[in-house]
Amino acid sequence: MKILITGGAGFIGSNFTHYLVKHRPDWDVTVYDKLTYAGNLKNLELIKDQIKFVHADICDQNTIDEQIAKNDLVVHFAAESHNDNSLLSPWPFVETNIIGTYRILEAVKKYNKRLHHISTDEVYGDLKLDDPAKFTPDTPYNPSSPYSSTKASSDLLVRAWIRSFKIQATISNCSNNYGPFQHVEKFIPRQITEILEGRKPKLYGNGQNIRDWIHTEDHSSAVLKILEKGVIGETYLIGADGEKNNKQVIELILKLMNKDSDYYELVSDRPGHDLRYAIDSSKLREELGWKPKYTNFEEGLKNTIYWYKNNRDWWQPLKDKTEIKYSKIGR
Ligand code: NAD
Ligand code: TDX
Repeated sequence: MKILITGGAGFIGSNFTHYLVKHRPDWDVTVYDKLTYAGNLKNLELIKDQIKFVHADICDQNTIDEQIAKNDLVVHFAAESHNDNSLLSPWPFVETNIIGTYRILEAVKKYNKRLHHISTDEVYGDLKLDDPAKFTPDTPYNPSSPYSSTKASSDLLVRAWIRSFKIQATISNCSNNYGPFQHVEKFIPRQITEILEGRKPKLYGNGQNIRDWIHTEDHSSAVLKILEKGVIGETYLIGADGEKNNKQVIELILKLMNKDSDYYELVSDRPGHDLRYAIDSSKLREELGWKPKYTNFEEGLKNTIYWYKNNRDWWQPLKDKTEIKYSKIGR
């Protein structure tokens, strides 16, 4: 199997590439990545001799055509991924998430290749804090931010290309990932590295917003399961029943890093901040037989803290730039 992984130098894409090299050593793997501020070749250092790397933009039709033509299968992770950035500067989100996905769809159509499109639960908008409901594949789309609306747009393009042009594609919408190689702009790595820098974690608003956490290795195993067993044209929701509010997550990080439970700051809230995400992953579990391995969030978090403690060289160069950006918006 020859596989092209877009965005494979980012957080989830690089974790997936590691997972694939380990679990499907006979596959021919090419990572395609623009190396934006979020892409990092260090993420692939340990497996660099087992993969090929193409440094390019998914919006470049000629290059994406050439690479898709050479492969059997495309897994499309490349995106602008951070909500706070999308509020400050939405254009790169429109360009990469919408136009970039369009370019990939056109190439997949032209060369009749299999595509798996990676998306997010944020396309469904948010749930009330006390609502027992969870997102299902039938939940109507209702995105809130420039990030989530561009991801929703990309999903709708994929659905239209499946229906109108009969391309061989599947889609997955996953909940919040955590684990190694996650950029320090995101919630969990930001708080761990703030503590390692001798500063207090930063909680938006009142800290009651709920996210449904999944270890990134479980996201990888779900994607591989869909590549091998998924039904063409279908959408699968990926989640591991990991609902926690942000204050609970900070308190757990503080406990695991031997700090007092009130060692954090409340900062201004994110405009339009989604209240709660929750995934019903029963279709993936029942129809494809997937199950997560990291069912103990505290254990997964402990491993993640250990990784950041031992990989200061990886995150330190990103940290100052990220905090300068946050200080300008008072968060
Ligand atoms: P990330 O920001 O860490 O990585 C994105 C990668 O895409 C980077 O390597 C970057 O260089 C590359 N990229 C960006 N624009 C590109 C372009 N125009 N051409 C080629 N490469 C480009 O993101 P992530 O958190 O790893 O997310 C990966 C995917 O998973 C995204 O599609 C995101 O929407 C989705 N997702 C993320 C989460 C999460 O919790 N982080 C949850 C569900 C779904
Ligand atoms: O310093 C912080 N303090 C804080 O309270 C940061 C950075 C975040 N937060 C809050 C905002 C959210 O409620 O923590 C929660 C998680 O924030 P992010 O890590 O920015 O993630 P989120 O906005 O939920 O989106 C993430 O999950 C879905 C990914 O960034 C998306 O790419 C994915 O689609």
